[in-house]
Amino acid sequence: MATLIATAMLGLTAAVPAHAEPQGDGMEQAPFKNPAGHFCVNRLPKKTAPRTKVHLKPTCYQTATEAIKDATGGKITDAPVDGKGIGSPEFVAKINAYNESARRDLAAGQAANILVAALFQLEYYEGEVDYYTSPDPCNGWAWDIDLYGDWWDNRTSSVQMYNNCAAILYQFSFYGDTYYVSTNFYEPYLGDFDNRTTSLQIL
Ligand SMILES: [Ca+2]
Repeated sequence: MATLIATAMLGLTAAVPAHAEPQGDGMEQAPFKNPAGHFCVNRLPKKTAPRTKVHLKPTCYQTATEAIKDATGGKITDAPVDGKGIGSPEFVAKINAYNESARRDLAAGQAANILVAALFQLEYYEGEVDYYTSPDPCNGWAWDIDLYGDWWDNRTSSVQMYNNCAAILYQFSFYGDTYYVSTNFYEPYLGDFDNRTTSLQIL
């Protein structure tokens, strides 16, 4: 928290970026439900360089059941329709078990996607959800994911990272204030970074 406050104070003396954000930084704007669907799945590409920049178009669903089934290659089929409890330790344990099987498949040379991250619209892992899956383990090379102009721009209020992945949340498109999150570092509440994420680096 001290680091975040220091960064925020430094931000007061920095130049204001020339281009304004399409949505207010720090507060959500209507529409409060994602018109594309409540639960989205983003498929990250294989990493071919130390930093791979992407602006993805996710596949979105009305139910968490469909989204989790898609994100896990059909392995987890019992997620609650309304998504209640998908951020709970019990459900995260299911995700971790799925990821272990995906890692074994990858190690055996088979295609699989690891579920690496979830952005949540609301605190305590509730509301609309934006999932990210990866055909590679998190291995030090990074994806730079731009959300600028998307519905998810300035929406994130809590985050979960899985499978030893971490992320740096950025206030703007890879500049401005940052907020670090990692696996086993619960982020039910982003404090000063609430609704401020416009891009993220998953590493
Ligand atoms: Ca939010």
